[in-house]
Amino acid sequence: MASSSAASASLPFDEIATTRVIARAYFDKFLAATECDVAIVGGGPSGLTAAWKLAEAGLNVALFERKLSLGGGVWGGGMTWNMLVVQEESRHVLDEAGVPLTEAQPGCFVADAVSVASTLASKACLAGAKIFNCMSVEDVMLRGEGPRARVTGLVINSSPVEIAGLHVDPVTIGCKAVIEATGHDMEVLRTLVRKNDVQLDTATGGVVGEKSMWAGRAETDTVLNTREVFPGMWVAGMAANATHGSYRMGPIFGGMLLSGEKVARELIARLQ
Ligand code: 48H
Ligand code: FE2
Repeated sequence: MASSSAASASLPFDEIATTRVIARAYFDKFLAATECDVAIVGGGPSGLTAAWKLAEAGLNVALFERKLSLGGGVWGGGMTWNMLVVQEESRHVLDEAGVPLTEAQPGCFVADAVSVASTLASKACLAGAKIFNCMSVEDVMLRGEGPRARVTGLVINSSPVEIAGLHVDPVTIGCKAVIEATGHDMEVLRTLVRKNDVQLDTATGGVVGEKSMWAGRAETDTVLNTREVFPGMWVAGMAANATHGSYRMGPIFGGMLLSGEKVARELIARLQ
């Protein structure tokens, strides 16, 4: 007869205690995010890298992600072949995170997309970023008018409310800076421009829009385009290129990582 050494899972608390423990812990985390240093919209590679680096520097960081899972466009690699590539200049971010890389050809490193998504999410969480998945950002909070206007927070709602199309009003959190890292659609920046008579710091004064595939240009531009485009509002990742009218790069993720790193570095210098 096989002997079993498994410990029995006796339960020293009940269902009601479970409810209370979860509610308290959640709202402790949420209340600590209601006046944060940096609020990040979008948990793709750029948003997660920024969250990791900002939290590691000791800033109070909240990240809001519409979906249940963090990682954005990373998981599927190129066309669901779940591998992605990065170049020499950005490999240090994945090296530091502990993601294994293989040099497939000179200067071209390949990584497992699942490993990248899960590791960046883990680095951001463990560094202390407050992550709120299943939350959609539907607007920004503004203060001041004309040249004094400034983004001072985010208007958020539960994603199931958004998906069900329920008329439930959102709540608001305050922050010193917002990072718009929502990817190709740059949803939050578009909302700012659509609802308010504001000028962005771009070539046209508005959202220029993404161009077609040109990976070399796109990768260089992603980092250059990562900056403050409106007082209190920074763009990172694919949203940076789409805002400024640059190109796309397909499943090359080095620019996304460097963009997250750059926005974190600049905000640390600004806020610390
Ligand atoms: C809460 C939101 C909201 C909202 C969106 O798309 P992402 O992965 O973004 P990046 O810029 O970090 O990375 C881009 C990369 O994945 C990519 O698409 C590349 C390299 N493309 C090249 C090409 O040629 O196609 O992540 C954005 C995240 C997603 O998880 C969204 O669910 C989330 O933002 N999001 N979260 N409130 N309003 N809008
Ligand atoms: Fe994409």
